[in-house]
Amino acid sequence: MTTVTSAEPTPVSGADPFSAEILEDPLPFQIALRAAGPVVYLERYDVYAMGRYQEVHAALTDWQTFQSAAGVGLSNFRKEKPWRTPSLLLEADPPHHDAPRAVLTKVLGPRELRGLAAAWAADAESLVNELLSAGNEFDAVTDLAAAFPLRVFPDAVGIPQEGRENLLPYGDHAFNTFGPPNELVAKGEPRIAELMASISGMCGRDALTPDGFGAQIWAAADRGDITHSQAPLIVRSLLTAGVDTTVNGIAAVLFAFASHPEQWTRLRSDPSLVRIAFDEAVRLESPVQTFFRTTTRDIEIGGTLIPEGKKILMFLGSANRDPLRWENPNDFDLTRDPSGHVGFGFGIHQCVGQHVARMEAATVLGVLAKRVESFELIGKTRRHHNNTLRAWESLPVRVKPVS
Ligand code: 8QM
Repeated sequence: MTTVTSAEPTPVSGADPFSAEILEDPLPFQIALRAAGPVVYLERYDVYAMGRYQEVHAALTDWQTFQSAAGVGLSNFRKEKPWRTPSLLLEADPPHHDAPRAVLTKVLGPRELRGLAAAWAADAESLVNELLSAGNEFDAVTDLAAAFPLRVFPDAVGIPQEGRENLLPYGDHAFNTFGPPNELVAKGEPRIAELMASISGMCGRDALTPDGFGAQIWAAADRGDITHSQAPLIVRSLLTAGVDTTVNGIAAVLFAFASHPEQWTRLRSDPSLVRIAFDEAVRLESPVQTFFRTTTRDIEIGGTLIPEGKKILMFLGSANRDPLRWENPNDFDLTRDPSGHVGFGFGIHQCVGQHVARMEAATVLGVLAKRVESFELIGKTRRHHNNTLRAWESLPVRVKPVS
């Protein structure tokens, strides 16, 4: 037992971080969360929240105390039945987590990806050609940020054509389910069975092309690195984690450049900045805003005793704008070193697909930098509300092509 005498009572917030108002613009809530203290009790959900970089980073690193195996959503897997078979990676900890993790680390590693670079560049060029020949105005979300990952990622995994239209709706629902059972979750419920069946049907060996990430996962099962019953669930992880995230990551960097034209000029003069640009946008926008952890023991943080078995909301988006960690945190600045951001998480669960995400974004930005002199937002930008994702519905832009 830990005995704690708190000098200050734990700050309490009555706010709902999953309300439409805060999902529309989470920044004022994040400022209040960081100002209130290192740990805040969210009365409405009977959970704790962390919004400062230092504590979020430390908790993500300490998986022994802040486990994932009880679920990384609000609902506790040890008390409530999950809506789908839990992920073997996201919703697991060592030792179970490690074999699936090692397989994906290799399949999605920089070495393996190198072979895809040329084909992806050609795909990005043809997509940008199509957009520019159709006129200089388009929607940067649907026509580019969603179109590009959907052009390259399902092929890279090796799933069939049929059912690809279900990837985004399935992902949107999956990311909603990490939050409370609010109207965003209710909206997805009528289609769960159909979407789940469609996605699960893509994960079997027979559904997959012989050379993609999916087939490589099955080959790892043949080698005995994982079991054959684990293979389809690991393929499913790619389909859950790999689509909505990259779509909104690419949307984030396009939005950042559209609203910071001087940074676009800088990128065009030094295209090697594409990777910094993407990570800086992931820091600023944090497409994955939040995840929960569950305490495995009583733990004291900043004078607050969090009992064993409590859920803690890790506010990645807030940590990534913490002024105690970042100078001018709200600026999109290509001269900054964004490394250390927690937009891909941190520690043993840090995004295993981050090289894929970076390569997708770098490919799109590289082609745009050659073909587009400037671009600007025209008309109304619209957010898409999701319990976990900071997402976009629409970003209408006008581009000035390089003549
Ligand atoms: C989030 O199903 C999964 O394995 C999975 C789902 C969602 C994520 C990660 C893994 C972080 C992007």
